[in-house]
Amino acid sequence: MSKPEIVAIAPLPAFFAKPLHENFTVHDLHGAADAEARRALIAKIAPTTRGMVAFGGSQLAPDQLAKFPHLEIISVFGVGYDGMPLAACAEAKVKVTNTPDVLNDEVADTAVALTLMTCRQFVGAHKFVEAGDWLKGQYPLTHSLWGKTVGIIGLGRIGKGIAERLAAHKMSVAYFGRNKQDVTYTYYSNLVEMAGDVDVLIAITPGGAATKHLVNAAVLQALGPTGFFINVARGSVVDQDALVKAIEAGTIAGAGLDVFEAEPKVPEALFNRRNVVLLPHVASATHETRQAMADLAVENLALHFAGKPVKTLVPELAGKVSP
Ligand code: NAP
Ligand code: 8YV
Repeated sequence: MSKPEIVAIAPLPAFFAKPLHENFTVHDLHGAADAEARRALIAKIAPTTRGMVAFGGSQLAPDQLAKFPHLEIISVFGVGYDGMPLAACAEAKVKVTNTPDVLNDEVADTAVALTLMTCRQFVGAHKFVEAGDWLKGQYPLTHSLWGKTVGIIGLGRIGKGIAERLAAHKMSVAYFGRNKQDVTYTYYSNLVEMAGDVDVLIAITPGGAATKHLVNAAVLQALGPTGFFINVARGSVVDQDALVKAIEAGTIAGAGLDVFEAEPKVPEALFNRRNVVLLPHVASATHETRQAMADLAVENLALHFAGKPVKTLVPELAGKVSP
């Protein structure tokens, strides 16, 4: 029997490509040389392509989805799927799956590391040693986490992992979301109010229209000149121009950022500042976690093509497409 055909719209790392090629016929749309080559490849593969592989940060517009009229499933290699056209997928009965839970610990560890690196200026201190500046004097004092309050924007699977870890660092924990949860942490239904009460503000919500620029100039103003902002969610969650202005003006004390509005482009105004730490969207990027994500992404495709329910259909499509 011939293998089901799938199309990849993101670059596939070897450990993900291998099981995909073993189980499916994989068309590499991401690797197409130019727009003309993309058009030609789509024309060739669209009549027979039934599956798609995307990354958490991939963007697929409804008109791009429509180019694949026989598509049945999009398997996202990531927990976030804000770039997927869910309404169009529901309409076309295309399943979308993601990789929840398997990356919680990694992303929570990264958020804590980024918080420590930012508040304690460990990157600046490292550069200080390499520049030979220690021979001339001491590195300036930085800021503690213990005894301070963290406000988590999005106390979900990963947010809870961050909360547990930062509580162990002797921080008080508050959170903002649309719903108050059955937890002991302090709930805020108003983000500006929470930003005004905390020392560190961490974003870990989904991206997309509902959270676009949730962290705006007013939130940063409320966080204030002793407050730090950490983003491990999506670049779209913060108004990046307002953030750059806040850093330049000292409206906030510093920022630790794993995600940006136009990745991989990062505003140069944020470069070479002791109070800013920049990471290239690596919160889940370890061999162990990316393997677990790949395994789940492949499992969802295999289950679907075996005629079985997928393991992790995104909740917005429950009841709208067959599981
Ligand atoms: P989750 O379990 O679904 O948690 C999401 C949280 O965000 C929930 O607490 C939810 O609470 C809150 N939320 C959702 N929509 C909101 C809105 N419009 N306004 C305010 N709060 C909102 O998701 P997760 O697995 O923790 O992942 C969260 C996100 O982290 C992903 O979607 C992805 O964007 C990002 N992420 C980034 C990386 C990275 O590499 N940097 C890695 C993994 C994940 P309420 O429902 O009560 O509002
Ligand atoms: C990955 C992510 O970096 O899970 C997500 O939502 O953003 C990350 O874990 C991404 O999916 C792979 O590029």
